[in-house]
Amino acid sequence: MFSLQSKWRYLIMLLGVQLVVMAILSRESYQKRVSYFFRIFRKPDSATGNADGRNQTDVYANLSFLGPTLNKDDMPYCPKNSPLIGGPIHVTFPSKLTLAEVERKNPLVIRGGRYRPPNCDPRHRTAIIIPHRNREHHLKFLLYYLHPFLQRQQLNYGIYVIHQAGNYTFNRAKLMNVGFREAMREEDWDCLFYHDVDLIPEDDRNTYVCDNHPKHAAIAMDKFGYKLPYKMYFGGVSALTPNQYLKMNGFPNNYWGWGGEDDDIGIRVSLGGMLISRPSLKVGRYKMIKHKHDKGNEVNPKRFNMLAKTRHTWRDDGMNTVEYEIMSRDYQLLYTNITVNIGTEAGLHPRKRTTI
Ligand code: UD2
Ligand code: MN
Repeated sequence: MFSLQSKWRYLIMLLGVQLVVMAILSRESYQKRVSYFFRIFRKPDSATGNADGRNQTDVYANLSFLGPTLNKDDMPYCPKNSPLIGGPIHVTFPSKLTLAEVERKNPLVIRGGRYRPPNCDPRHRTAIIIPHRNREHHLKFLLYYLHPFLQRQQLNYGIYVIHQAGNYTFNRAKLMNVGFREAMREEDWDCLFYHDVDLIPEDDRNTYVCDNHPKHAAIAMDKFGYKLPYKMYFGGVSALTPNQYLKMNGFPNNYWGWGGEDDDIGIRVSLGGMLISRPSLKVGRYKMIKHKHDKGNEVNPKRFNMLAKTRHTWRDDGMNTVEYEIMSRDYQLLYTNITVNIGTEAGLHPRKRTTI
């Protein structure tokens, strides 16, 4: 009698459990549930996952476990492949993020936006050059993602924001020339990354180090459907050693307004006798923060005419002719800000000249 009653009880309990499991499974597809379950086991603290099935990591995951800071003399070289690299990164743009929060999350970054790994001797020294005006909102997100991204790669790095003073037409490429000279003045960087402020890297295997040839890193952007728009494309994010940069006489100074300068730079690479190196499509992925056309960066109508002449002009316009005036240099906690007067087509002080 007793054993029969308990048998019934077990049977009813079993049925109940089965009903609950079926209810859960029928809410979403079985497969999704199971893969979610396994993902939890693979990456306990960092897995988020997304619609296309890529396993995404929080860019700050594991960074607090860097270990003790070592004495400079006891430091081994950092390994060739950083153990902190995790692959795809989860990128969102939370509206409440503040610069103070970014500072709080990056305690090892020092004045001027500099960092070196605390427990190994870095193999690479990389400077990031960001041309900028009136995009503080984008800059905040870029800093939020870029600092931990570079720390995951165990680099010695510095971030420079090159801010164009005044309201005259924007000139992205000339700001890069300023960035090159001003960054090299401070340190013997072995690689410089020229980085749009609105592009967020989505995979930390896209290492911010230079190759044997100038590197175009932003090969797969969401805005182009994660494909290269055309073969010679060199926009967004690129990386050159100082030698490579000087071999092509840097970037052009005379592209005012939007467009053309990236193609000019691409042409210079080949005129300088070099090839374009690229990461794989899987790794060179970026999200561009959506934006409208900026005031003061109108489309440059001369760009096609100029591009047709690059092969005749590149030696006489570039790093060897760049003229500018530094207005200020501030060492912020998360970056070095260099505000610069780059003048206009008519030169550095066009007003003074005309009023004489
Ligand atoms: C594309 C290229 C970019 C460049 C540009 C043409 C991509 C992802 N990027 O960008 O590399 O070749 O076309 O010039 O395709 N900026 C400011 N303030 C301004 C204007 C520009 O800070 O008022 C900076 C900022 O870093 C920005 C960059 O210049 O990311 C490029 O300008 P854009 O974002 O307006 O141009 P976009 O997205 O068409
Ligand atoms: Mn943009």
